[in-house]
Amino acid sequence: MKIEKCKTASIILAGFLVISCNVKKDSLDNGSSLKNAYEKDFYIGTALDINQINENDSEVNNLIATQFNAVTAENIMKCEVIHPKWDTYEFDLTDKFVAYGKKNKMFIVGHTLLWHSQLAPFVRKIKSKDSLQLFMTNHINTIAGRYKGKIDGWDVVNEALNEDGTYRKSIFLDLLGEDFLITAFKLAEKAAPDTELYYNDFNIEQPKKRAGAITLLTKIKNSGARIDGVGIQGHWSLDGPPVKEIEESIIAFSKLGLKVMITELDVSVLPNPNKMVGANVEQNFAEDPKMNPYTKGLPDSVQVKLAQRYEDLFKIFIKHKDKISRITFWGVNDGQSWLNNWPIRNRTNHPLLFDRNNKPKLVYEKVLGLKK
Ligand code: 9MR
Repeated sequence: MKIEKCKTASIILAGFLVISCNVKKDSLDNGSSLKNAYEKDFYIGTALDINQINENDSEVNNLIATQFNAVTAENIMKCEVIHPKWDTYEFDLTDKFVAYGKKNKMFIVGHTLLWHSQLAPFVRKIKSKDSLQLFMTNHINTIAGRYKGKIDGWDVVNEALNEDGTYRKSIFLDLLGEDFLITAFKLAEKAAPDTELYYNDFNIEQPKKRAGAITLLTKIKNSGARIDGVGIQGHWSLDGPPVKEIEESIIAFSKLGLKVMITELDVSVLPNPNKMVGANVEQNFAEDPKMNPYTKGLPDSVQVKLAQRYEDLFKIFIKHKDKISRITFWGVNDGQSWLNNWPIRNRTNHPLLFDRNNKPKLVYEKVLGLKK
């Protein structure tokens, strides 16, 4: 009898601990919403995967529609998907994505026109400057042109810089030289005149890369090409980068006369091999259970740390809301996050505000709480 009582007590206690770090079950039913709370400050966006664009799950669909007022395509507009062969474009999913955004009255972001990664194989085989120039012209004209007046902002060029602020080696740099960025912005401006145009990169809040980004952005502006904003991706962790660096970057980029956005926000809670930062998708490490400690859920102590980290970030975002136009999370819920597979495959990460069951976490309540 005693044992039974004791068991019951521990079950109740364990249950209480779990509930204490998740928001009340029905907290979303009372109409609480990130997009409404931050309506006067900036857009609150998310990145959609194929299932979400196809509206396969009504619970997720409802969460997206009630919490977010901006959407980015996580993968379907990358070259290898949207432009797999020289003369072939696959627009079905992007048409659906754009219709989804319109239906829900969301700010629609196209990601991305030019990126060295996820290129279709035929592009990698191009050997001459003229052919690559032609590819770039066709690619931007056809895609940006099709969604002219429908997509609100384009990540025109993605990740063109190295960590030390120099130009990243890529087929574009090799064959077209540094000015490929200026050409891309000019082409995008022509094809989609009323669309905002952005440069998007990770780690550009860090001083060296930030300096390189400032040089690059200034060069684009001085060339006469139109550029409206800069996306700091925001693939961060519990311990870094320091908010001070983020704040300094927001101020520095804004001084260039650009809108600042956090475009791919997530906060990894897992151990980090080699103290890696950022989002270089080519880097990967071997699987190891020691590097995957939260497969059964995130302990309360880490939920609290995650909440604190996001609170610190959002305090800075709110302080600089006059400079920031959008904060986009890189995914809707933890199950969707790319961080479950990078830089080590098959891990259980918990980097977003909603858990794998679409339930708001403690961090959700804290981020909302800043606006109460
Ligand atoms: O989240 C994306 C993941 O599903 C893809 O496998 C990966 C490669 O295409 O790209 C991820 O998104 C990246 C984004 O497009 C650019 N910045 C870094 C993001 C995380 O890798």
